[in-house]
Formats: sequence, structure tokens, C-alpha cells
Amino acid sequence: MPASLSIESIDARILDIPTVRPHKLSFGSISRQSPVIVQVRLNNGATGHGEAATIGGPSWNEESPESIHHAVTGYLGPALLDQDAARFEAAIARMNAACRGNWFAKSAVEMALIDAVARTLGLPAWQLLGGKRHDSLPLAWTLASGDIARDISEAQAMLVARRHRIFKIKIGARAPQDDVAHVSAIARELGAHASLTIDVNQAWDGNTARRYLPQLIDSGVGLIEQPVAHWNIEALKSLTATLQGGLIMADESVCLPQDMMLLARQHASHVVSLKVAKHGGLLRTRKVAAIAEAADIGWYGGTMLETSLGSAASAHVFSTLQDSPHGCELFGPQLLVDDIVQAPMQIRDFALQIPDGPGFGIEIDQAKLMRFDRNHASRQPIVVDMGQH
Ligand code: MUC
Ligand code: MG
Repeated sequence: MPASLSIESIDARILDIPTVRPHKLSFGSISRQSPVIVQVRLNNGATGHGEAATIGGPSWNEESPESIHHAVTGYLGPALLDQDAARFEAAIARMNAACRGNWFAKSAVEMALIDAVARTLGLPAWQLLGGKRHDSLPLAWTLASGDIARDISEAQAMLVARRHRIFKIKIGARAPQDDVAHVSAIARELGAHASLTIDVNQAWDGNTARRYLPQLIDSGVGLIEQPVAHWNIEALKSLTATLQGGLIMADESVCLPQDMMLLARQHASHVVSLKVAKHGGLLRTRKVAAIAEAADIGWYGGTMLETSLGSAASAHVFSTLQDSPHGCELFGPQLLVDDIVQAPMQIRDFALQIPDGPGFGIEIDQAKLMRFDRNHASRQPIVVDMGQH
């Protein structure tokens, strides 16, 4: 490697990629993903790519494709020009000095730096992240069409194709008793062939969760993701202490390592959903995971429905973590009508195979980047449909 690998340019673009079907969550229905793709160029000619995707514009949390694009091009990129690309922690410190918060934006830049340096070295990124412990990870699929028959046939097709046998069902948009009926019907059809998770995406208060979660567990749900608001650590704590037969998983409650520490101190979940974007990058994902491991809290490999770029980067860091029975949900590429890479990651025997090529082990297809580029197509920001579910 040359003595110093300096950063010559950092660019970002917003893509607009339709989903194969409406994806319905507690807060709305999405039919398009708008990932921000960052490209870093180094003085040795190497390039690296990073991605940050949000769900429903700024509906999942505060960041949106437009805010990420603005943070990268207006603040984070300029702060890193001429800096050493391989000094990742120093780059993160510079980004933090230039800009508070904006973790999704920072994660996309850090991802691109790691990709560019790994490519320069001819190494898979997992080698820069501690080394991989797993060659593959069990891969979940999310049932979120909002329609029972469609959810069941989707799950059955996935089982037959040996792609997924862990299913996450999105609930929280309807009355809780309707959600219980929906989940129970799916559980009855799939029986012992599948494990079921529900994600309430913060929709319930503590009492609703205390009343309806036991019924969902009785119907066959094993893992319960973010049933209450992100701030409602007291309710998470009491559910974690009292629910029998199901595990509580925190998602929106855990972004920063400090959030993980608080949750661990409070014994407020059994499992945490790790997501590279909300933690602010691949290195900080490992920090959150280390706190969880020390507190005997299990991990699940979460997604923000990224393309194969962000999904492969997440797969690389998840592959370096301790064993987990819960697997990951890096199925974003399958939910999109098309991808931005030349060849997707392989899915075999219900598991995502970790790609071993240089960088994140995938190659960007420039024509597809162009095809979905918002600037080329002059599309509008996302408006979430709040009335269809
Ligand atoms: C979330 O909250 O977990 C992940 C999968 C999916 O369908 O939505 C996301 C976001
Ligand atoms: Mg979630």
C-alpha cells in the first residue's frame, strides 16, 4: 500500500428504485426505495462505494435521502478531502467534528472508504473488520404485503425455493386484535417449517404490548421487535422481565453505542437488531455488538432495505460477529425491481453466502446507477402513503 492513500473526491447521488410490491409497515406503505450511493476516489485511482438507505423518506427516523445527500456533499465530503483514507477512526472523528448526528450519512462515507482501501489491498472488507467467523448467515424475509393470502403464498414459495425459513411479519398499522388474527393465520399455515418474528415498529404503548404479545407468542411468534416507542425503555424492560416464551428485540431504541449501554444496564431486551446505518458505520456496528455480547444480549442482522451494496457491506461486518441463532434479514435486493451490481450475492439453503472478492465482494454496475439516478430521471422525494394499510 502507498505511504498515504489520500482522498481526492467524495460524491453522492440519490437513486429511486421501485419495490416489487407495496411494503407495509406500522407507519405507512412504501413502493420505492431511495438509497444514497457515495463514491470515494483515492489518489491511487482506486474507488470505493458506500450506501445509506432510509425507509419511507424520513419516516423510520430523522434522516432522509435528501438530508443524507446534503450532509455528504455539503459537510462530510469537504471535511475529508486530502485526508488519509485508511485512517478510518480519524476520518470518523473528522466527520463528527464537521457535523453532529447524521449517522446514516456518515455510515455511507465510512463504507466507501473501507471499500476503497480494501480494494487497494486486494482484500475482502471483512479482513479489515476483524476477520470473518461465518461463511454464510441464515437469511430472513419480511412478510409485509398486508394481505394474509399473499403473505402465506409468498412464504410458501420461499420455503420451497429454500431461500428463507425465518419470516418477519410487519404489524402495528391495524387494530391489535386484527394483527393477532393475521399473524395466527400465517403461523397456522407455516407450522413448524418456519420461525416467526413480528416487528411492530414502535406502534404500541406498554399496556397494548402487555395485553397482545402473549397471544402472539401463543400463536407461534418467537421474536418480538420494537413493540413500543424507541424511548420507552421502561416498557421494554418490563416485557423482557415478564414475557414467557418469546424474546424481545430492540431496533429503533438502539442506535448509538451509548443506547446499547443503557439497554444493557436496564436489562431491557434479549436481542438487538444491528443496522450499519443507524449505528453510524461498520466500525461502530462492531462497538454496539461488543457491548451486546458483554451483556449477554443476542444480535440479529437488520436491514434498511439496501441494495446489494449496503447489504454486502452489512453481511461483511455481521460475518465477523459471534454466533447468533437469529440470522440476518439482508433481503433488500430481492424487494427491489432491480439492483445496482453486476452479480447479486448468492442465497443457498436458506442462507446468504458472504461474498469474498475485494472490497465488499460485489461489483457496481455503472449503467444501473445511471438508470436509477434521481437527477437523470427528475423524480420527486418520497411521500409515504399513510392511507393504504
Ligand atoms: C425495520 O424496522 O426493521 C427491515 C425489514 C423490513 O421489512 O423493514 C425494515 C425496517
Ligand atoms: Mg425493525
